[in-house]
Amino acid sequence: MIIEQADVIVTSPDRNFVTLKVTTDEGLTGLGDATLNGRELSVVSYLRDHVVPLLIGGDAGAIEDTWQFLYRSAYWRRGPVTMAAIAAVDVALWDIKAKAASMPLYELLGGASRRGLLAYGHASGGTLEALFDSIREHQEQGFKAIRVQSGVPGLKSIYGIASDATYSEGGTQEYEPAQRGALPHEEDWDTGSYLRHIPTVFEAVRNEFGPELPLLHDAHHRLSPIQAARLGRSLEPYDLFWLEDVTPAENQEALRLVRRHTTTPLAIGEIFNTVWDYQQIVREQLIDYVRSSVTHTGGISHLKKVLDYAAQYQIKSGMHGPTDVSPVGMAAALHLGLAIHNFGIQEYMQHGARTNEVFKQSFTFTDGLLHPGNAVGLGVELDTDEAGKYPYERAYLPYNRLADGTVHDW
Ligand code: EZ4
Ligand code: CO
Repeated sequence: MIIEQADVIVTSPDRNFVTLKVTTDEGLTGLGDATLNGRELSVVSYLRDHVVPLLIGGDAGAIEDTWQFLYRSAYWRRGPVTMAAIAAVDVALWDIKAKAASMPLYELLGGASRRGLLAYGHASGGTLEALFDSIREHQEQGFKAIRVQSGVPGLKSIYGIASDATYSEGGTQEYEPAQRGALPHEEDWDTGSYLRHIPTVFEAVRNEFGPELPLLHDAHHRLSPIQAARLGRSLEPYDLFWLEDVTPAENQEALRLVRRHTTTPLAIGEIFNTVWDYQQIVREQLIDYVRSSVTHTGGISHLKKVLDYAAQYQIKSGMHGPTDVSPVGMAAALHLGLAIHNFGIQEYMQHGARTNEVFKQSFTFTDGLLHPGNAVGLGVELDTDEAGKYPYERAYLPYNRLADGTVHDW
């Protein structure tokens, strides 16, 4: 089967999404997600200007060869823009191959290893009362594992806290860090206040909800190694499922220090994009969960290799699943997660109603478990008429400044 056409579709129903649609001479189509939050148009250009011309006329079935060609022939390797673009091509070709085989994609990846995928949702609150309400809402929706993010006294706005105004009709608490507008939004940060406050939040949550509910927390790259060690240790009594992104982790050996001081499980990697970002922290068993998404880590072909490497060290998947991973990227994650043995947990933030009109999906969320569904291929179709109603809108992620004006990791 020959690739006849490849279109890059940008749509902004509830937020910006970049989708690659590959069409073959036999009329089969495949979709791939290339959304890079806040830098979307750079991936559009990478695909339209540099990748699409290389695809036309190529063998749609040669997934691994196409991956290696795009990675090696560019000469310039790695990086989020490159790897998101390659991911979109890879996933679109897997979608086509599964459609050609009349199978749901997970069957081509080895078949189902479980009935469904344990998902965690995002509870948050500026106050304990609001946080408890949010946890209850998530339990009512069926979530069996919950990420807890809390306001910190003295800080005005902080990562992960949904404002009351964003409660949707279904009761879902939506949180969208990227805001539309000409300039990024500034948030404030104080590591000392955070480190003093967070253990009190988890103590209160455990007292209210009991010992069994799996709880997660995201430190969002803000701590130094010794601060991360202190946080991990202070949260040990509350038995977290994981503590995420304690340090920026570009310096992989920094995790050695954290690991020496705490048994709280660690999850890292949502901003990583190749296996090389994991080389040391996997080999030295410095983490417990791989946070990479299919969308930002070179697609199914590459993330599968990362997870197979991690499996040798009993490290499991915890694929990134924010709203900036499109329904196409989410479907790819679900097929991969269902097939691999070392699945751990899947992050799940529900998309908005307009997004679900643009992307028709077959995946389900039942009794706390996600399933990609049994439609052929990825099980997602893009309604181009609906997509066309929502042109790109500039949007940026926020950034942090300390009280004295210093820029801090966000
Ligand atoms: O801030 O996806 O665990 N989830 C996260 C996300 C990220 C956004 C950035 O694009 O950290 O909310
Ligand atoms: Co995160």
